[in-house]
Amino acid sequence: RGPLPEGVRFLPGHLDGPAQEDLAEQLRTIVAEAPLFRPVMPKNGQPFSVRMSNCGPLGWVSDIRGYRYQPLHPVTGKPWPPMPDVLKDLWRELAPNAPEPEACLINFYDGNARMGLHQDRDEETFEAPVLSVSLGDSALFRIGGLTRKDPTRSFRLNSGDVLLLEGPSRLAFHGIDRLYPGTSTLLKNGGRINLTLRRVTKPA
Ligand code: MD5
Ligand code: FE
Repeated sequence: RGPLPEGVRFLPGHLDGPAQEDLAEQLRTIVAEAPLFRPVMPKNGQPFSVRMSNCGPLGWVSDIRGYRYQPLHPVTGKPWPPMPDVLKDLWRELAPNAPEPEACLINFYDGNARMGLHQDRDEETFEAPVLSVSLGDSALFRIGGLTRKDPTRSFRLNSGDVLLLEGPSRLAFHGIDRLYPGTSTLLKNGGRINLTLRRVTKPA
């Protein structure tokens, strides 16, 4: 149904089964150290249906005061765990000219979780791409253009799929409309994990 927006690189099944298992295992250790928390929307305090954590030097959080990146977990007050080498390697492979990633947001979706259409614009720089890795149950992803009114396209993200958003697509509106529960056995209790790697600060 038409081409993907310019700058979207969709790499279905980029991570093979063993690589997905390895990453899922490392994420278990990470969320044991940095537990999933449920962010709330700025101003109205509405809870997200997605739970989140982070790894890497900076993590994205949202609370009543706003959206921001910070070096400490909002509940434990501890630094975020380091980013797994396999993720840094993937970034270097797919974005060889970008500065090192500083944040890896870990989104956890249960069967009813969704993410409304939004732009990612909390970073100081939009020059580097955003790299997304999907694990576990499939989800219906929607991506549009640079304004909320632009037409959108939808496609499924399956476990092991990688998405690189660079250039014009870096600021495209996007969201997750629904999950397809029971479509993967990777995560013991079901659900979906999406990882997004980002550069947050301007490189020196
Ligand atoms: C997810 N995550 O699957 C979604 C989509 C987020 C977020 O949107 O901000 O954590 S991952 C694909 C993605 C990420 C960033 C930008 C764009 C798509 N995009 O501009 O299309 O949990
Ligand atoms: Fe996003």
